[in-house]
Amino acid sequence: MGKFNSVCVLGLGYIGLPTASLLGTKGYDVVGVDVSQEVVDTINRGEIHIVEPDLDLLVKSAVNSGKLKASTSPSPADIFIIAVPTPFKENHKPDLSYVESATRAIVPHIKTGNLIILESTSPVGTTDDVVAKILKEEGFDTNNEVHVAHCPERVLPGRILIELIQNDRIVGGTSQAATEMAASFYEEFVNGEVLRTNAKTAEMSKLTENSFRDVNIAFANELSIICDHEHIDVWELISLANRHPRVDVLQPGPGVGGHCIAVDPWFIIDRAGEKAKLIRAAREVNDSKPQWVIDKVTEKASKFRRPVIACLGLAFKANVDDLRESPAHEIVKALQAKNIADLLICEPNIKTHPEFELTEYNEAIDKADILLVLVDHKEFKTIKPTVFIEKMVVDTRGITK
Ligand code: SAJ
Repeated sequence: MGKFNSVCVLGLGYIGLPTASLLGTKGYDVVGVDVSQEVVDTINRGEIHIVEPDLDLLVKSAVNSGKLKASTSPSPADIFIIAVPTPFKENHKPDLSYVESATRAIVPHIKTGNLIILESTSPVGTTDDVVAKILKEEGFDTNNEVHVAHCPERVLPGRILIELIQNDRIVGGTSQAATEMAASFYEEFVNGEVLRTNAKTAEMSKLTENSFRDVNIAFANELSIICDHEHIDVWELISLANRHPRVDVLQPGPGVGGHCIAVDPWFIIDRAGEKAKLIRAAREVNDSKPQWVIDKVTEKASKFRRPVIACLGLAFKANVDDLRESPAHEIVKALQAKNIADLLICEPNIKTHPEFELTEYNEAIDKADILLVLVDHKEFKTIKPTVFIEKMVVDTRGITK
């Protein structure tokens, strides 16, 4: 450890909790803050409330060593890390209320020399115009007295603990001193390179990464619709095209889910308006894909009096239990509302669902007339290929290819 000893992490979700527990095991005195008393109690027992490989062990070790404590209110620290959600409101307008309230919550605890880092994915300008602005209004000199920087999180759910250490980090301060101070902090525990820039560029960089992925998935999704019309196997097509040394098409699917890729491009569009034509088009292509799948299934179902459909998967992507913003979930809900079939719904990563009765996937496959593949979970990849020849299939993920 270097010159920083204590850290207060605001928000104990998918980013805040892994970060807080990692810092705890690296020897920092960490207070993790969350608005939910239940989350705080769970963590103080050394347990976790989210699913992520190896996070349970890390949290247990940080809590047992006394280096990580959770609380509903912040405490004084050398560094404050804000890792709260930045969702969007209606009309895809960014909702920065969590960033605002986290910033206001730390104001009474800030001392001269402190560093405040915003890790939440944020629209361009947030670090200056929300975080630093609030601190200035509260009488702090953000050029000399306290330091404010943005360091966007870039970890992939399912690989968070690996990527937290290995990924390169981008650090952009609202002043040169803030950039340098934040960069030297990350250099204490990150193995990847720590790249220095200004706050606006750091914000835009994170939005660019997720928009790049969104645009490329939209390209694959559009191809899948064109290929379906042409009776071309899109997965064979993509694997052939990708043999070109400078082509790397991503995979089509039922749509784009999760709370990052389907959200962050809107932060660019919100500020850029008409200038963001391609980024907006990509969002629209990806958001319209679930309806295309629903229409496909409806067309297949019309060939039966009342078919049984096995819906394979609800999560937003393979091998996670996260159903938020999941296109698979949206499709199953819409099919249920249409009431054109008996649905057998399968999701091997969860035990119960508040609205759906879940069926074990082998049983569902046995009983089904139509197999609807919505997520490429590892379990589904072990299904015998002959099963897919015997049944009518709508495979949105290409696992039967
Ligand atoms: N998807 C496809 N086809 C593909 C790849 C993904 O349809 O070829 C779909 C997935 O099924 C899923 C969605 O896209 O529904 C998003 O999944 P993902 O694995 O691409 O990304 P996330 O949302 O889990 O995590 C992303 C990552 N960003 C990038 O890869 C550029 C991660 O590094 C970020 O930290 C994270 O967003 C975030 O928090 O912003």
